[in-house]
Order: sequence, then structure tokens, then C-alpha cells
Amino acid sequence: MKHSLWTFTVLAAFSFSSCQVPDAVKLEDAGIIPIPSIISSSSGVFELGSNSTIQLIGTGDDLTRVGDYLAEKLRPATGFDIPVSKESGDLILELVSGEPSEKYRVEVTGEAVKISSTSAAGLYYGTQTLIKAFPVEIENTSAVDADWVVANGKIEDEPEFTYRGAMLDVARHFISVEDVKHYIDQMGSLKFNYLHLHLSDDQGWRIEIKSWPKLTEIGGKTEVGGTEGGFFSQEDYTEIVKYASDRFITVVPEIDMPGHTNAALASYAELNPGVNLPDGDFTTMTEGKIDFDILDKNPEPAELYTGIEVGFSTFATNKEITYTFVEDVIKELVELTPGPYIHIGGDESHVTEKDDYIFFVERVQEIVTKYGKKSIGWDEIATAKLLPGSVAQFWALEENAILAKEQGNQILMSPAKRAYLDMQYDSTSRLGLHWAAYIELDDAYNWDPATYADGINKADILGVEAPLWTETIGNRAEIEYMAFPRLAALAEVAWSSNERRNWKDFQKRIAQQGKRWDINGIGFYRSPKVDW
Ligand code: TNX
Repeated sequence: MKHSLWTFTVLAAFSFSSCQVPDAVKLEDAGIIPIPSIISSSSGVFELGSNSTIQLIGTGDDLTRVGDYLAEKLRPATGFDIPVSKESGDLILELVSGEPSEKYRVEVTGEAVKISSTSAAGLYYGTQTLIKAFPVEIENTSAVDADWVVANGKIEDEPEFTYRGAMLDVARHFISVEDVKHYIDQMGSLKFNYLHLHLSDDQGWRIEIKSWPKLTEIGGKTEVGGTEGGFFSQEDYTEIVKYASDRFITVVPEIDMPGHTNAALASYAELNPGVNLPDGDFTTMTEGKIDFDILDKNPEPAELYTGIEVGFSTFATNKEITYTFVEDVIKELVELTPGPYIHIGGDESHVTEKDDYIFFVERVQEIVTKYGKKSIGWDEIATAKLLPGSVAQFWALEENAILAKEQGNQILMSPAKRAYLDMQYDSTSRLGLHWAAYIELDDAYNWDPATYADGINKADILGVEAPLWTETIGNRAEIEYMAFPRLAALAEVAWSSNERRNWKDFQKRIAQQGKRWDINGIGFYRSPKVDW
């Protein structure tokens, strides 16, 4: 009897103490993606409780926004109040003085968590890291029972590349404001900082331009497959820009030109290079010769196009009206776009004469510069003279990337064989194309931007971008299936140093992330390369 009472007391004391100090997954094993530069663990845990509060040290709207963001992320699953104030608290966000950088530090002790950075963006990245250090149940949107613990330790982190981008092609299939915002949320949690919107293509024009209203009235009507298209009003676009900016993401709008312009050519006849006259139509002939002036002045509008072949359209690069048009469009876009870049497209202009293409790209860069912005264009633009600050986005041709480098311009790395989220995972994938490659999760992960293209080194590279083309992708579920988990792999390629990255370790961390996506209701591709 005495003996069993003793046993009971010991067991009770043991279970009492283990209940007081629950275990937490070590920071190294918590599944933080992208992997931080330095993680060091110590013993013990921090536990978030019903009395926990967020303390802001420093000033500024951005700081308050990050504090509110953290609170809003932690409240639903925990059911705790988590007020945000300047009063002392156990979740501390400190804006420290110094040259603003994206670098941040997270220190977890038994008593408190402190995130510090010289910028609000850095604090935001720190909060994203902290969220991933909590148990995955933190993703729930209503209260659940769990021990809200984070292992003690310290994380120091900064990105490898200053430009970490994702692109949505809203032209081939229109993507609603709501779905774009949902994508932005995921981008923010993966520490991306640029959202490139591919706003026009042969199949659709998706941004309202007040001075050329038919672009959306006509050019926005349809999409690939002939279904109803759509477009962003300027208010919609502004809402996206604001939503992204609240998550420290800068929008880069793209108007693809002079090729990939059928939707604009269908909206305004005068932008077309000419007409294909039916045989035997002599109305435009003068003294037996075709009068090109008349042809140029009176072209027919193109037909709306809903297929997926490319390379057949071009603006009339030799007419002044084209440059008036481009300037009007860029002027309106610049007014709505606080970020530094306008993307001018420039890819696959197969029916534009080479000299005309070069003339066009050079003039359009001048227009972008006139409105105080820098141009980004697909790698073909490097065959023209680039203005200082223009960026060539490498997708296909190494020789074009080299041309950009030789002109002293930087390169944005989006190699189609690694970074294209519209490529099929394998031959059985139900969505996607495969002209560049099949891209399994390990293919998206195992490459180094700094050695990928011969002659292009780290110093030549502005960053990494993951484009999602939408010829075969028409709704949110399809976007998610193609983007996840590869977007997370590319986030790590863009943020973490090559030395820090390790596929075996990523395999474990992405499985953790998968549990979060399950709770978030994100239907990701369950790659057979991962033990989910
Ligand atoms: C090539 S990438 C294109 C796009 C297509 C994509 C499909 C690039 C600059 N041009 O127009 O959507 O392939 O994978």
C-alpha cells in the first residue's frame, strides 16, 4: 500500500511536470521554408498562453501592421486575445535603427520571443518564420486544443537574392482578384517579394486602360478555350497592389509586346501591321503596286483568339500610333504602380522583323524610363540595346542572358526547365505542358541560379522568379495543384544560399508544410518524392 502510494506520487509528479513543460519540435526540425541562414537550438520552450501579448518597439504604420498580422495569425487557432501594444509583452517585435534590410533575428527563450530587424519587411519575415516554428495546428481558423510551444533557440536570417518573384498569367485564363490575393498570401508566407502579373497576351487583355477602352471591352472578353474572360478594373488592380504591398510584395505589371498582342490587335485595328487582302482585291493598288500607306492606315482588326499556339501576332512597329498607344498604356500603368519595374514582354515575336523588333524594344524602354521606371523583359530583349537598369528575364536562351550581362545589365532567373510551374510533374500529370521539361519537386529544388547558365554568376543575377502560365489552368484548384509544392521549393532557391540548401532536409520540411496546406485547404500535388 505504502509502496503503491509512492509510485502514484512519483508518476503524478512526473506527468504533472511534463504537462507543465510540453515538448516542442526543435527549430531545425520545425519545417521552416525557406531554410534560414543560421538556426541554433537550446533547451526548453516558450509557451504561448491566454495572457500572451505582442509588444511593439519602434514606430511606424508598417510596424503596427506586422504586429496586427502576427496577432491575427495566432488568434483563431489558439482562441487567445493577444492584444498588440507598446506595453511590455512576451512576443516582442523590435524595429532597430540602422540601414533598412530584410535581415531579421528571432530569439526564443522560456520567457519570450523577440523578433528584431532594421525594417518592417524583416520583421514580417521573422513573423513568418515564427509561425512555422509553432505546431502546424496554428494554421486552423477556429480554436483547437494544442500546446502552443516553440523550442528555445536563435535564428538569424537574410535572403540570398533581393528579387524573389512569382508570376501569374492572368491572360490565358483570367484569375479573379480573390484568387490572386489567396496566391499572394502563400507568397508572403514563403518570403517572396515580387508579384509579376502577365496582364496581356494573344488570348486576352486584362487591365483597364481608360484612354483605350476597347482593350478590355473587346480584348478582355474571352480566354483560352473560348470561355468568358474578364479583366481587372483600375480599382481592382489598385486593390491587388495594396494587398500585396501590405505583405511587402511589389507588383510588376507586364504588357507583352510587340508579339503576343492579338487581343490588343483585335481591339484596335490601327495597331495592326496591315491587312491580308483576299486574292484579286485591287482597291488598294495604285498603278499596279500595292499602296502600303493605305494598307497601313486601314488594316482590319484581328479576330479574337482562344487557342494556345504562339508567335503569330505583332504590333505595327513602324507606325507612330503604336508608340502613342504604348505610351498611353505605360502612363496609366505607372500611375497605378508604385514599384520600380514595368515588364515589357518581348518574347517570341516571331513575325516581327529583327530590325523592327530591336527598334521597338529600344523605343519602349525609353518610354518606360521617361515615366521613371525600369524595364524588365524576357531574355530576347537583350538582342536590342538595353538601357542601364533594364533587366533580362532568362527563360530559354543562355546567349541572350550573356548579351544582357555584356551590356552591364542584370538577369532574372526563370529557366523554363526548372522554374516553370506550368510544366507537368511527369507524363501522367493531368494539367500542364511539357515543351521545356517534366519538373518533379526535386527538379524544381535541385539547381543553383548562380551556376545554372554558363557565364552567368551570382553577381549578374537580380533574383529568381517562378512563372505560372495558364494555358491549361483555369481555376484556383488547378493553380494550387501546379504551384504547390514547387513554389515552396523555388522560394528556398530564391531565399536560401546554395550551401544551406539540402534536398534530404527539404523533403522532411516540405512534409511538415504539407500538413499546413492540408489545414489551409490547399490542394497541393502529393509528389511521390516526399513521405507526406
Ligand atoms: C513560353 S515563357 C512562353 C509563354 C507560354 C509558356 C508556356 C515565355 C516568355 N513565353 O507565352 O505561356 O511558354 O509554358
